[in-house]
Amino acid sequence: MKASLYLTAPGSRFWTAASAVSLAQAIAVAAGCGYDAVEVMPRDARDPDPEALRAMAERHGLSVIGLATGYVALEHGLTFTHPDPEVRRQAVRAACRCLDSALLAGAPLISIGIIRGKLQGGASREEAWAHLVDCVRECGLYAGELGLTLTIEPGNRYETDFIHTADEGLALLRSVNLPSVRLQLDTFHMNIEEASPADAVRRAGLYTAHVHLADSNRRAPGWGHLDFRPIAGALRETGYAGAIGLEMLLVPDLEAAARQGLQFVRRLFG
Ligand code: LER
Ligand code: MN
Repeated sequence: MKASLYLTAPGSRFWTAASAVSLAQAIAVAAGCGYDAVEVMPRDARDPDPEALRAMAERHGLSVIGLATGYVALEHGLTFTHPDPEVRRQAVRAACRCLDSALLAGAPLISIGIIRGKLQGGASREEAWAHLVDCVRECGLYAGELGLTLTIEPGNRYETDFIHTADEGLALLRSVNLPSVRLQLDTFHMNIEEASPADAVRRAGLYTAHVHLADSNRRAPGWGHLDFRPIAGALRETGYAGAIGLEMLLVPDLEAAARQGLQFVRRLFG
């Protein structure tokens, strides 16, 4: 089971995985702990430079497993469900630039989380959903051209107004109907939104292309109250063969959290 550590570019507005050290230092720590890969929330499509990021990872024998598109919303205020069509067009263009960067970084996927946005400007939920489907389809077609995957991550209700559960994510996948668009399941969000995270994993089946682990308090697995065994069992039952991404608060410090997360994953998945 490949394990990746989720890192944010220094200065990123993303609240999880923030750390005071440079990406180069964080990648060296991840390699020292025994991770196989890193996943990065950039500050922009070229910050960090994707080829430099790939070189930093490869220097330590790691790969870049994915880039996150959350910065498009966090740094630029662009979302897929914005009522202004020009904002949506810019959000799609920014996500496609992220796909270009993923290709240069050697990453097979980019994740779609908070770029989905929140219901605003008096738009109806139906209108917003239609915009979301259109934007994801456009990015999914481009991802397919590049041979990459767009993962849709159901997120908790406090971060986005769209797609809180695996079932809602599967509904979007059915609407978009592209093999380049798949699901990404995150235990922190599932613990908030799913009646049974393990059942959600089973229903998602092989539509799941990536997984994020964090405990109930978004700390390293084992430092909250989540029971990961049913989730791990369901992933094995469905034949999940992707990476296990540790996306967590890097507290009390990056190395302590990284070590705890990886040891936990190795015990859980072998
Ligand atoms: C990112 O993977 C995530 O889990 C969200 O909190 C932000 O999109
Ligand atoms: Mn996540």
